Amino acid sequence: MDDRITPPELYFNRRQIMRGALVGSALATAGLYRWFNPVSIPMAETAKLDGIEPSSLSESEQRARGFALDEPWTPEMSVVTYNNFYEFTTNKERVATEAMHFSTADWSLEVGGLVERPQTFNLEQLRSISPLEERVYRMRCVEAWSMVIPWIGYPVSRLLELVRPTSEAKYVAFETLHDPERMPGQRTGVLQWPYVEGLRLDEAMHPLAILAVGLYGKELPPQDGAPIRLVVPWKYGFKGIKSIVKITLTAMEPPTSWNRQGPREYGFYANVNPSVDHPRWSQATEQRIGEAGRRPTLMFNGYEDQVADLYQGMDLRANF
Ligand SMILES: Nc1nc2c(c(=O)[nH]1)N[C@H]1C(S)=C(S)[C@@H](COP(=O)(O)O)O[C@H]1N2
Ligand SMILES: [Mo]
Repeated sequence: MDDRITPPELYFNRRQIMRGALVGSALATAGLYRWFNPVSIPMAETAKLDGIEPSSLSESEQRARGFALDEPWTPEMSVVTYNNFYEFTTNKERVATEAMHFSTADWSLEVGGLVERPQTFNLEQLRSISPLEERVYRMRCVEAWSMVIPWIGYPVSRLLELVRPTSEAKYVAFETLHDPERMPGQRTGVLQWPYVEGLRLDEAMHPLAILAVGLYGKELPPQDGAPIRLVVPWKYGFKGIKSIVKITLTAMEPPTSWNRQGPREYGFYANVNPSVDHPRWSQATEQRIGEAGRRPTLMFNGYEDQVADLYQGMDLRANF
């Protein structure tokens, strides 16, 4: 299993790091640095995001709620060069380059279904419907690697409150852009397109479930799901659908891409659970990108105190 996991650090070799340390400070801009350093990965530049509000909560309160973490952040270089985004390529180390020209300037996100006020949001509106906050979350991929990522975004609930779900709404369905011209991976049959995901409405309304528009204080780069993606830190990474164009409130559980792909391997709930193995590998431990050795995987990815109530009375062994 370990050979599926290639920490990106492996190809930033010592000599490059030394040269980077010497030259990096002299060449002020990242663009110049990348141009000068021929082995670096070509990728999109991202702008700093305005309007990020410092939390009004104390550091210990943020940790108690799961909004902040006392664990080292995964280096930004790893977060933006080691990605799963099958719309571009299944090669994790190549997504950043394949997606670098993906333009999100004229994005729109349609929110409808069982709501009182269906609405379509443009990118500027999406970034300003709520104050932006930083949330530092663990991310645990079902493939058994993990990261700690400082996201910028706001609770999904802020968007849903604007459209007012009706009393019949029980689930939230999410859909990624379907545009094979701009997303070359969609010309292959590796998944059924568009990528779709879903949550129960009460899961989507949980304060830990966010829509991210940035990371590390900057706009989300294309490879991480620009311009807006879902982050649900107590679930496996595949629930965090990228580049969302449509959100629909429904009465019935919506289909989800990985469940459709492998119904015996990936469930609708996909809550991180170290005691429920994937049929082809153990989920008991994980490779934290950038660290030596393995860490134990935590129940609900370490968010048990915050989310266990959502699953009272459910058989968690069935929620793989
Ligand atoms: N549309 C879409 N969303 C997606 C995926 C994908 O292939 N397509 N991959 C998922 C998987 S398996 C993971 S682990 C995370 C990876 O997010 P990251 O690349 O920002 O770390 O995105 C998820 N969201
Ligand atoms: Mo994943």
